[in-house]
Amino acid sequence: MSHGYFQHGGVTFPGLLYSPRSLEAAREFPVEDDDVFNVTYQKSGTVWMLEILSLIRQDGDPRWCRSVPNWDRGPWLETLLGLRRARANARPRIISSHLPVHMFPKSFFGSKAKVIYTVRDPKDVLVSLFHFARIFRPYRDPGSLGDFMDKFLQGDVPFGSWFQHVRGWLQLRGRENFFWISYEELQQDLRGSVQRLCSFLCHPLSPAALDAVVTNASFAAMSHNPMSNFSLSPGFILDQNRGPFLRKGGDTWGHPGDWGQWDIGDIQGIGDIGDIGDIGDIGVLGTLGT
Ligand code: PPS
Repeated sequence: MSHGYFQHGGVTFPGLLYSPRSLEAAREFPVEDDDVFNVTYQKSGTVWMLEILSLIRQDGDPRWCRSVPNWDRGPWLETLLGLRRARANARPRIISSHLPVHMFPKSFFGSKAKVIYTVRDPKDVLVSLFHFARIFRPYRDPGSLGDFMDKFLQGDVPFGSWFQHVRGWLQLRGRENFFWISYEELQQDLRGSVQRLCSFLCHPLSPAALDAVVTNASFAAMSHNPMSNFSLSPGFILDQNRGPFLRKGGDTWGHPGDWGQWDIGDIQGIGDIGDIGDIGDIGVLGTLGT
């Protein structure tokens, strides 16, 4: 089933989950100084980061992750249900969002709240989103990968252009309350990544607690945890007969080194390219279509 899309702030949203009202409420959301925002372009590791942040918050104890669905632990800022949940949650709150920076709560920018921004190789985002669009009912069927790729490159997908999202958020680099990390870094060195996150969050963990975070945030552990694998998601939202949410959890293209070669320097380059309309400009899709 496909549903109507609408535009807000120059970005496309599916009407089944979002509305101008929910997006305006998100923009006006009163941020608290101890809030921790888990921000991504979709399919970039949001629920993985949410699991890591949940486990850090609990000093590695997995009971919260095993008893409360992830969408309640780190509710979505851009839905009315998520906002309601965020308001009710105990502080310090974890709040998830796919919003581009220009649609983020205004009060964040004068606050000490922290944003963790996870970025993923766009080739893998594209493939993950393609599969997701086939099971996530609020999204239109993606059609063929080729057609969907054209839409993705044009930013004609929910939450808009990956390029504008990443470029917009990475402009916050250098701020004390902004931390960015890549999905690929999480894959390559989860323990070291968790340590860096703990340091940013001023939440030191013992070696044993660190090990517990790493173990319980693994793809295997999350896949088996109904509170983290979306198996509790209602069928009218997620058609899991067509595939699981936790689909593959890797580098779709089988080139785990790709991102490393396209390191922070190239991401900085995003800001210099100007109007990024062609993913080929940044040389990351060389293998696509083969
Ligand atoms: S969403 O719908 O935008 O919130 O999706 P998001 O959580 O951002 O991204 C989903 C992809 O992340 C993968 N994932 C993981 N990979 C490695 N390890 C762990 N623990 C993990 N948890 C989630 C998930 O499988 C999706 O990627 P693909 O490539 O589709 O498998």
